[in-house]
Amino acid sequence: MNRSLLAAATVAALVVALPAAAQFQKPEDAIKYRQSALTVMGTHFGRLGAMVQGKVPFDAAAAAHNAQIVETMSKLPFTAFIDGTSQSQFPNTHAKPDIWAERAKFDAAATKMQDAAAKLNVAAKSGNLDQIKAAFGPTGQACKACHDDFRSK
Ligand code: ASC
Repeated sequence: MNRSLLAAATVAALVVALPAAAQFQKPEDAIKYRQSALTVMGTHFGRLGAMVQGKVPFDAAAAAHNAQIVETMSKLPFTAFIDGTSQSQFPNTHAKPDIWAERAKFDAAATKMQDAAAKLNVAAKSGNLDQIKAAFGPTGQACKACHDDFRSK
């Protein structure tokens, strides 16, 4: 292996090994990342909600697509709640300092939402609207519970 290849391989290995916080160059990048993931999640959850509430006709394939995206997105935001990125440091985020003061509680709320989203995805794959309705409510409640405690208005 020549020198530059070795250097590139070393950098690549380091990047993989770095903790989550160091995956973001700047705090603003972490904020943008988590807001983006949550926006995409909310968009697709909302589309599913429109079907659950009968505002748009039920389309099993669209429901499955939306639920898949919700589950995938649910896994992404939480590595981006890195230190120094609360609303007391950055006014454009709704992330309350309580996230960092009560990290275990925040993590548990995140896990609860991820579990609910995974069940919603299983339900959506069934193609059965009643199963989707049953899994939709708990997922929305898990979103809301975390917002009530950790997101400023
Ligand atoms: C959504 C969305 C949220 C949640 C929450 C559920 O569609 O964008 O933040 O549902 O309102 O209570």
